[in-house]
Amino acid sequence: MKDLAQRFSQNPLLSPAELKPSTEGLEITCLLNPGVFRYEDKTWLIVRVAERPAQKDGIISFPILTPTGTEIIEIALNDPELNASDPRVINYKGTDYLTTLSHLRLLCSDDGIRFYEPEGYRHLAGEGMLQSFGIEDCRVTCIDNKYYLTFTAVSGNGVGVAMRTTTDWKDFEDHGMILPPHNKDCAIFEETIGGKYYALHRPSSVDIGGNYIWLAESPDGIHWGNHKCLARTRPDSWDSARIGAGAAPIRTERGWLEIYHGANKQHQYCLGALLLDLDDPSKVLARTEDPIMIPSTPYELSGFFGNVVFTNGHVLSPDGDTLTMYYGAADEFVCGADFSIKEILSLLK
Ligand code: MAN
Repeated sequence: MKDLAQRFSQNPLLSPAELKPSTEGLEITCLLNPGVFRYEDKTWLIVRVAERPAQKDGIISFPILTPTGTEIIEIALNDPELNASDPRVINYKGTDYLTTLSHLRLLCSDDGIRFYEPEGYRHLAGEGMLQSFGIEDCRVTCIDNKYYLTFTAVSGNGVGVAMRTTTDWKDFEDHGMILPPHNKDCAIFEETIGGKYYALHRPSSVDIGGNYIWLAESPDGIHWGNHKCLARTRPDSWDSARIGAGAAPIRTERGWLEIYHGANKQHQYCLGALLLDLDDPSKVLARTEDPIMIPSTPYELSGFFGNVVFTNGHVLSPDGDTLTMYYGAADEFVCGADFSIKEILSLLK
């Protein structure tokens, strides 16, 4: 097994304490899983910012969005009807809640390493009853100068994919939920193929099937159909429990290269790669046997949820080979790493 990531020596690039909470009374618990794009000669991250109140002894408390504002729910940790065994999601009286509330925040950089919050750009927060537990893990795709933001919308109704579009990062058009629960990890291709838009997504089937990567097509980039299952989890492998797309696939001579995440039953999240046919992306040409990146540094092994590397954003450098990937480490920090596309392709036989 070879880890191909050249991690930035400056990692972690962003930690929770470096940004200001969105709301009085909340703390930033995690900064993670940024979408990435180039705009006005800068590299931009749209970072998932997960917040909750400072935790008091014996009580778990977390925010949710309601029509009248942010509400804090408090539950005694010894309440027999509480199951808080997962740091990310709890169950209380038969209902699931997230332990943090996420919004999306824009940061930019001239060098791709030092990121700051520019003035004049607002936070993107959950809106409406399908986003009352927040919005997460945004992928950004640019087609004809229009940016398509696909992100996870969470509420008591389930976890689905919502979309907003923009041309200037100031005004956004809301397209609502484009893929209903349970679905996440949606990445739109940055080119149309044969006049159609394509997207990868990850529905979850509760009974037969599992957490697999699917392909969908669309006449307009908004309405999706003709879904096809592209890749499944592999038993006894590093990607045995769930897999999901990273950012938009990268066009290479040999096919569309997709970096994806895979988790095993122990919730270790690694990255691997898929190669899809250029003309017909429903054809999987190859898949890496082993991960190309494995959590291994202290900031990847321990944090809010340790043993995790998760990506949904990258930029390709002008040399055509260096892929600068931004990723969430241990569900708490934003980090960067370079990959050589040639090197990844050499594993896709
Ligand atoms: C999983 C994890 C969490 C996330 C929820 C909802 O539990 O990925 O980080 O908040 O799903 O998307």
